[in-house]
Amino acid sequence: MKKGLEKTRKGITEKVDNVLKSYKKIDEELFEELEEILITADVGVNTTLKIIEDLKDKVRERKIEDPSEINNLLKEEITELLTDYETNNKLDLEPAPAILLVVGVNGVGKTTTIGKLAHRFKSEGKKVLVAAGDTFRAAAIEQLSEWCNRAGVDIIANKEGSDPAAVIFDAIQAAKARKADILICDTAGRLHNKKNLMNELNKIFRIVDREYSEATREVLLVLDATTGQNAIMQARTFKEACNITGLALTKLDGTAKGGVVLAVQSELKVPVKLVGVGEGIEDLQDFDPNNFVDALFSE
Ligand SMILES: Nc1nc2c(ncn2[C@@H]2O[C@H](COP(=O)(O)OP(=O)(O)O)[C@@H](O)[C@H]2O)c(=O)[nH]1
Ligand SMILES: [Mg+2]
Repeated sequence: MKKGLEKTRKGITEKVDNVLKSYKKIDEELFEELEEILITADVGVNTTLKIIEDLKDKVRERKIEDPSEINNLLKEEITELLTDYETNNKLDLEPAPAILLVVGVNGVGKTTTIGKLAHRFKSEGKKVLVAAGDTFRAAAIEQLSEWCNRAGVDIIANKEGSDPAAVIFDAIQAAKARKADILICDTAGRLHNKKNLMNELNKIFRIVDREYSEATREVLLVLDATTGQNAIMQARTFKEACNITGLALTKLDGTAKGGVVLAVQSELKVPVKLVGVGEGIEDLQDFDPNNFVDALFSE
């Protein structure tokens, strides 16, 4: 986590340190500089304003005068923000059988995340099946097959251009027949035709309701952390169409703007469950708010 957050740490914590060092007393200007750092790191305007307000309250209540103490207050505030409501940041795939539907726009890292998850579940001794529900491009099916090969799990796929809901239907029958513990479903993410995409997803969800209602269901929205506030907009769109139960934030390794973790979770009230910190098969971590904050504020 620490390595994956390297850039964000430089983008937030180091800058905060520098600002705090340059002040002898706590004043409005200091808070303005902190505000700017957070907004630049994609924490989001609303979330940033909340953090700053709470910081000011704490400074007042505790009669804090030394700027260097603000660092700990900020850490405390971010921890509270990430744990302030009934969140469960763990993937919930028990009891078996479980179905994990992975949604999100093209390029965010759905297929990669599925590959990493398939590998993880398989290593845990689970029987995993993957469904190639992104039938829009042949390359997408091939890419997923490669990941499944690497992870050593079976894939259910059909031809390019075939009906995604039909692939999910077939995969559910196969999951039942083979007694799979977890069925992971890839989906297409062409957001340029939002209405079609949402119809396609609805159709998939109807199939799952009808054919696999007994399965524990998790709906994971994948967001690319490097796209900042755009990720929040995508999340709003997908929330309208399906019941998202968790977020996976990818490419955290490639951005100084990992503050988006705070923004998505606090503004959308959907827990971040996974973070992607690289392109390798092991580069996926469970999101733990306390670890995240520790990594962010580590020396
Ligand atoms: N650095 C980095 N790259 C990632 C991560 N997750 C995915 N990618 C890359 O993002 C690109 C798009 O990923 P892909 O899984 O094909 O996205 P999809 O269109 O949503 O299925 C690929 O080049 C991946 O290697 C991550 O956590 N870190
Ligand atoms: Mg894909």
